[in-house]
Amino acid sequence: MLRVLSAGESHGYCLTSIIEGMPAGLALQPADINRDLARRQIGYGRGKRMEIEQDEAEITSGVRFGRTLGSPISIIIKNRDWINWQDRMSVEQLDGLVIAPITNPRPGHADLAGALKYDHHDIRNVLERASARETTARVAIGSVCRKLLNEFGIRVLSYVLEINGIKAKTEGQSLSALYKKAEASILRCPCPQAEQKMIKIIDRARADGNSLGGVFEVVAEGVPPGLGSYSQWDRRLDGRLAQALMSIQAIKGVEVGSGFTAARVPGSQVHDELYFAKNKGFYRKTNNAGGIEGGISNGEHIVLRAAMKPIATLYKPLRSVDIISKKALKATVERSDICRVPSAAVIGEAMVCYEIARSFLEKFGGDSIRETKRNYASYLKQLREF
Ligand code: EPS
Repeated sequence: MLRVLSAGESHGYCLTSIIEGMPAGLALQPADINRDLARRQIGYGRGKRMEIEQDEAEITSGVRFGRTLGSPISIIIKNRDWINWQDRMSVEQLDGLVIAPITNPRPGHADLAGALKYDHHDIRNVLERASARETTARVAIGSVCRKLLNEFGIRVLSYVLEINGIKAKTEGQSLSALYKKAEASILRCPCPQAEQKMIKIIDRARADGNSLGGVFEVVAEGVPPGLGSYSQWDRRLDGRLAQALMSIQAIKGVEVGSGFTAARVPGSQVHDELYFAKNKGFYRKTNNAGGIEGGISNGEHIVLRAAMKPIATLYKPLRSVDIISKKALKATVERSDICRVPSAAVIGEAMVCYEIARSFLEKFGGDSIRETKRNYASYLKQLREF
């Protein structure tokens, strides 16, 4: 069973990822992780923090001579900014040092709900962990899962579809073409015309002290039919992928395939008709289902979209209430980003990589890559003989 944990505060010493259940024998180098960490940092609309950080993974256990051991893999990513925060983020009692607590919660952030839940009277105790800095650790986890998926010809990619209502045109283009353009774009946007408009509204939002959200799409290609199950609610692959994406900071909605559009048109326009050809087996000419039927992957591309709300830190802050005096005042202004939809798309890839790797290993098992490959090959044979 694949399971993972992350730990770490935004301005603490480091972020830590732990991955258990990865088969032995998988080739893994820090560079495999660093590539995705760098992709996560890109994005027009990021704040000053990204000028400080240059995320680098250190694999601290579970790998020997470039191959996984089958034992827990741990990865740390140091926060370069920690050096500037040692006084405020010390784990030891700092005698005589007075740090003013943050007491004005930001609407839309975890600040108030977290303070009430954990009985914190300094909002920094909440925001340090609630911060999207934590997604660095998740991307590292996703990269390890991606390495596993690559061994089986599964590719997970993403692009930005919308920022603040400005939509990218994607019709009629292959997945590879969209991905190539997204990788070359500072907004992960595969449509240069939309990208230009998006850059302009991000500039305007920055000048206005505002923030912007958007929509991104994650696609998993090469997933075999049969991952997930209809047999129990919590084994449904669409439900699991939706949770994985929903768990990313600021995500407020997830669609699978045609998603909400499917609710607005009759069944004849929604369900993907079935065909069979000797050379490719069962297939469909459309993919409104987004590659999942009955909670099970059906062999088509898995297509997911997530909606991200605007960042909760506004440089022109909204109204709030002081948690100590209960007096009305403005929300705290903590250095932050204006728009981070491109970054969220890369984090979305990571979460999808994890969830697909988990369901893949549930189906095919294997303590070593050799064993997983053997099991997978025998399943492919079974499919061919079906
Ligand atoms: C974040 C606030 C900003 C972001 C941060 C998420 O950090 P800081 O307060 O240090 O400027 O840059 O994201 C990251 C550091 C990152 O690596 O993604 C927040 O409040 O969520």
